[in-house]
Amino acid sequence: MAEEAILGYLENHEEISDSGEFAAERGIDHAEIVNVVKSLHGFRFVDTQDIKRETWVLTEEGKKYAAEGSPEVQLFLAVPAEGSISKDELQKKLDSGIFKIGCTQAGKNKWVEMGKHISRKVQHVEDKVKDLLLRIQDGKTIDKDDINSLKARKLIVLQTWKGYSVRKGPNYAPKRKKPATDLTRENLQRGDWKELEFKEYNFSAKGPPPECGHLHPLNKVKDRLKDIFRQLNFEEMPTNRYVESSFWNFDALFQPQQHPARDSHDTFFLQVPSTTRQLPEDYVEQVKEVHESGGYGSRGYGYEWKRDEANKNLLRTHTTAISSQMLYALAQHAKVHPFSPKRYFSIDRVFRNEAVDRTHLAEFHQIEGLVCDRGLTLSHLIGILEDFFSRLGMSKLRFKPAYNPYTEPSMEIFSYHEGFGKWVEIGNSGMFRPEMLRPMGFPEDVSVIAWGLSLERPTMILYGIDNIRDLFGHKVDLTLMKRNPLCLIGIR
Ligand code: FB9
Repeated sequence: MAEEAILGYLENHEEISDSGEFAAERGIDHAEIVNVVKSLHGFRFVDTQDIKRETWVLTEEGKKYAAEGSPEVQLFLAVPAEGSISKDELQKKLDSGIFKIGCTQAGKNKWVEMGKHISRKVQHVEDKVKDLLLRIQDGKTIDKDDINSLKARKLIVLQTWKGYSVRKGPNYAPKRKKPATDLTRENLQRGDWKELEFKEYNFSAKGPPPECGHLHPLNKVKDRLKDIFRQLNFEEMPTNRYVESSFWNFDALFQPQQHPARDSHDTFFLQVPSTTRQLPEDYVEQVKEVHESGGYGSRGYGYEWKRDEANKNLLRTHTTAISSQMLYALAQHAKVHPFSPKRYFSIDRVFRNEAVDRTHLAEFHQIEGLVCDRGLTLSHLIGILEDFFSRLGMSKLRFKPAYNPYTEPSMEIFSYHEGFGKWVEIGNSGMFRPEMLRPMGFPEDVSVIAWGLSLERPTMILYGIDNIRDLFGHKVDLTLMKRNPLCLIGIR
């Protein structure tokens, strides 16, 4: 209807000077006129000129006072002409918003004596505010100062009205034939395809976004890291089991049974199945021995080691629980076959009973790498760390001595982050203790260097995610999941 009105009018008129008046005169909603004008302009049926008009309109509060009177007048009228009224009594007579503003404004206008008791200071007042608001409502103009005072009281706002003046365009026609977007069987049967005008192909039109799966940013970074480990000839360790025995998660790593990490404040122990069924007995004996009285140059911890403690099942607190089993298997293998060096990595979930905050959940993904070979030293560890992290785009590293129950020496790893302009802790590392390796059966000259970091931290930094809850868990931000860029680490 709007289109016929516009094209019809231009058939015998030079111009539609004001789309607003044009719409009003024909009782057509101006928004519909604007849509049609835009579309006709798109196909150059018409040419347009923007028209902008700014008018003051009343806010909801302004409309209220225009209808009921300004708060200061409502307050004034509530004060008895003679004598006074207590503030509390007056407050009860008026709505709290009206009372508050009324006091301010009537006070300012010196209409009333404010105090515990309120009395009039003038006989009669004009409700200038209400009159001004009504004038604006009727589209009349008022002077600048009044505009500013009403604006300051947020009783009016400037509204911009946008319209067009419209003229015939190069493709003008009294009636727009909808260009055909398809050549159908019916067109061919009816033979009307000859008259049809076909819509241009818009080869840059974006198709509907394909409804497809989206890789979680954590999985994108994980895949990049797996590529880097494989480039460095590391094999992935099987981590598809979250439940471990305390033995492989702690004891095999020479972590003493009274270590604080081993109580339920830090670790999720299982009720069912509460204990592990099966452990390699002879090796368990070795571990008991080294905890209680040491060996291999160590004096051990000198406490009474309890099998029950080692049997307790838990949700693994680190993927190092898998490393211990892989290394034990390697040592057993080396008892019957020549020792072959190994490079292993793991990237999977670990669970810690920690307070949840912006960067910590009760679970995260640990990334771990280890190299088992003869004669490895701290320099080999530093070397592999520099190689590994340089492939993550982190070249400037610093190492800070640290402590882990299962590595000595141990080092925290720091990298200078240009974006943050500061050194960021990017992981932990160390050389597994002989008290861990020798009971497994490794010869003295075999050593193992290892390091670990989280998957969440790099992912949060690379994807600019401030709160880990947006990245992982039930509060995850799905739009973020659907619209996040490729992970370019190790590529660029
Ligand atoms: O990931 C960590 N930081 C990090 C890593 C990468 C990164 O990349 C950015 C793109 C630039 C940014 C930051 N951290 C380890 C350091 C801190 O975040 C730390 O506060 C939190 N750590 C977790 C443990 O929290 C209790 C991160 C997690 C962590 C710590 C240590 C290990 C694994 C994960 C380990 C180990 C280890 C040591 C020796 C032998 C074997 C394993």
